Amino acid sequence: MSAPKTFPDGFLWGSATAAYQVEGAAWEDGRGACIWDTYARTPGRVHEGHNGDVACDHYHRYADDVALMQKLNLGAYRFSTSWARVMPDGRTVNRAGLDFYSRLTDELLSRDVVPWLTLYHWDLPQALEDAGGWPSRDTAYRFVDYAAAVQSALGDRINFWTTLNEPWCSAFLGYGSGRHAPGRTDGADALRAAHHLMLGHGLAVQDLRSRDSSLTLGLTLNFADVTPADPQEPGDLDAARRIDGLSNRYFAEPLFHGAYAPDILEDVRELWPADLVVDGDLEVISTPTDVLGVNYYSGNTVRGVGPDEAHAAADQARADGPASDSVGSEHVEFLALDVERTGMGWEVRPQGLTQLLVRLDRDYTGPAGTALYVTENGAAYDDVPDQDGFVQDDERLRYVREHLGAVHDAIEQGVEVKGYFLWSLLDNFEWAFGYDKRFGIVRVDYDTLQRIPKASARWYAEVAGSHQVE
Ligand code: PNW
Repeated sequence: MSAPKTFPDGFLWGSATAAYQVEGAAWEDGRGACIWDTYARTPGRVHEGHNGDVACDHYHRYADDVALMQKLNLGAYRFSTSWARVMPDGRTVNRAGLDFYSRLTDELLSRDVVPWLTLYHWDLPQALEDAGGWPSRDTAYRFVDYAAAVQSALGDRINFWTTLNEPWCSAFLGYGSGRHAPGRTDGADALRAAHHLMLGHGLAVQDLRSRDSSLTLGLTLNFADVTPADPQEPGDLDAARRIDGLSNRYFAEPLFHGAYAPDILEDVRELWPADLVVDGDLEVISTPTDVLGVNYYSGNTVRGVGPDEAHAAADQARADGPASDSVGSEHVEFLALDVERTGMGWEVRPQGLTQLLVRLDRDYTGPAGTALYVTENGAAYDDVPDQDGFVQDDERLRYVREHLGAVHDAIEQGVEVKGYFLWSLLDNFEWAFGYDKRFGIVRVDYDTLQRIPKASARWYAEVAGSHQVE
């Protein structure tokens, strides 16, 4: 057996969730409708018509859930606040909504769990979608007001603030492919949404910084490891450049270099709205941040295809998860190679995480002095509970072990990675897949809402307690 991998002192061991996926209590204490409430009620959008009305009932069970975190030695909890709970119409503050997050924060602090807050994990108030949604520039300004309201309630107790979770998903799945709420399918709107999300991020960082210069600020992006099917084949190399560009560099370049990459702009030229970028926007977007959250699940192998094959390839891509759904991904085929896959069908590629962290450090965060945290990593598998509801989830355990090994490899190569948040603490509402896909290290019995830690949770508790992966 190889030597145990020891992580640096102060490394944060956490788990993550998001408001719409776990809270439930969708219509309590004045919460307004969000785009996922609407989308989930639209026939054919979400597996078997599931929705987040009850979810894990975390809204009522948060104290028990935080106690469980402490029992599992978790030092940090990444959660998101629901904009529609805090501002039911997207504009007016609802005290009762803020109070929930205040109670949650106090509970975490009382159990020595560091709160890590995400302001936007995809649940835009429906009223703001009705007013134009993210393709409308005004939404970025509404986001700043929302951020300020949350900061004024929780800023005295929470140090880590991230603005957005995975703007790629919000923009490209929400407004491009329509596979996420609000389910719109307009390439130009997807580009508008992406720009306004990033503008909202930059404006919010500036505003939060001016309110309290001691806050630790940043955002979370999702990344995929993209490789060409044949590195000697120019068409495959170009396909890999294009997908890497749209899924990875599209957000990182403006944030860290203050400009959209010219090759990607060229790829989306026909869709690009001429009036989209206003003078000064890129300076706002590239406002320096303290942390970059990295969400990593999978790798993709891509091949360039001719125009005739492109449509068939686009259909195939639906099943391929991360990175396959970008605007401008025509002429690219995502190969279904004979590799290990999770219950989502996503390729298991731990070494891709090492390469990604090394690259982010070299190209973006290292020079900027921005710290890296893995804010999501984990896997869905088809869990089989025994009579007591216990799940011996060896596959998930192995997935996490290998990815933690990959993080450790990056640290050994000199990359400063300061924490890891396992997705997810609980089985929860997996977006378009409803409750059918389970990512939790803790099983949720949806009939009784009972929580039952899986084998992976017991194992992760030992890792978090010892700072070591055997
Ligand atoms: C992330 N894709 O979602 C989210 O941040 C979580 O809320 C989610 O539960 C988790 O990963 C697991 O899916 C993604 O299709 C959803 O590329 C879809 C994609 C990527 C990330």
